[in-house]
Amino acid sequence: MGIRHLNSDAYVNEILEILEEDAGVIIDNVLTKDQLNNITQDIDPFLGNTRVGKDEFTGFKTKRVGALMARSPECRNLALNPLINEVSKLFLEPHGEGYQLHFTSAINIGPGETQQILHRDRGVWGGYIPRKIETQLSTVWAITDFTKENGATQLVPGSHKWDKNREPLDEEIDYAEMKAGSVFIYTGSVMHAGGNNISNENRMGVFIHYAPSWLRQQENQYLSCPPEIAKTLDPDLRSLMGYSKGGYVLGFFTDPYDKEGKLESASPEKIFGDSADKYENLTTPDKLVEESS
Ligand SMILES: O=C(O)CCC(=O)C(=O)O
Ligand SMILES: [Fe+2]
Repeated sequence: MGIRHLNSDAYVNEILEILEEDAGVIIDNVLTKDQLNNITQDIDPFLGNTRVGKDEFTGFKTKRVGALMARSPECRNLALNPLINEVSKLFLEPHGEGYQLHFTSAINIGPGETQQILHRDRGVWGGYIPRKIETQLSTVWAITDFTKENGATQLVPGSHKWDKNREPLDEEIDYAEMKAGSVFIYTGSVMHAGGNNISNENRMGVFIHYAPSWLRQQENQYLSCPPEIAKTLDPDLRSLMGYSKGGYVLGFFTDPYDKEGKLESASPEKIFGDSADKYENLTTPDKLVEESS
């Protein structure tokens, strides 16, 4: 059947229904030409000097540029895209209170690249988390067209429901073919891979992934976008990156230089002078105990 496509005015529920069935869907034509040009301009200076990958997984002809929240103003808008955030919230919040930015990377697959091994991104957490807990909502923003020839991401629709050891038949593998400016959404539980590139052009995608707030992020956001850069950004983006708490006592910090007790066990927003700590108070004293599993 192929990966299903929706228009950019798609309803969140339609997206979630397809994710439940296939674990992958494409939203066509979301970005403007100006946005695409901005992203290319933001990323090009870093792409030039970036080395290709060093193994079969990262690809010997593939370049990856990370720290996109620090480096690319336009990618910040992608991370904050309202439709994607609504989908992330509804998809991930049954599996934890709150979600966060998990990973940012511009992945440029060069001509001659071979196919990446099919995998489930949830493998980054080492297989400890039961499949019934969804741990990732992934987006791939097409900066160039994605074609079967130039390495469009491969997807095995429905494989989020398969036994771990089941391998797909060739005809069960689909391609996220889409025009530049479209976004492919897939989940952390579905089999997928970067495609092989038999064309003579690059395939460029911006990957922005989200995960529940209680999990360790794949890309360390505090080092990739340190406070001196984060302080210049939108507070909502900072909060999404993890400069916020994920629960009453989850993710607080203490300023090691503070001798006045002002930033003791504080929420990260406080270093930027923000006051928004939605976990400031326990709703009821018993709640912490009640919520432990
Ligand atoms: O480049 C792609 O299309 C997929 C990359 C990927 O899935 C990964 O590196 O985890
Ligand atoms: Fe992947």
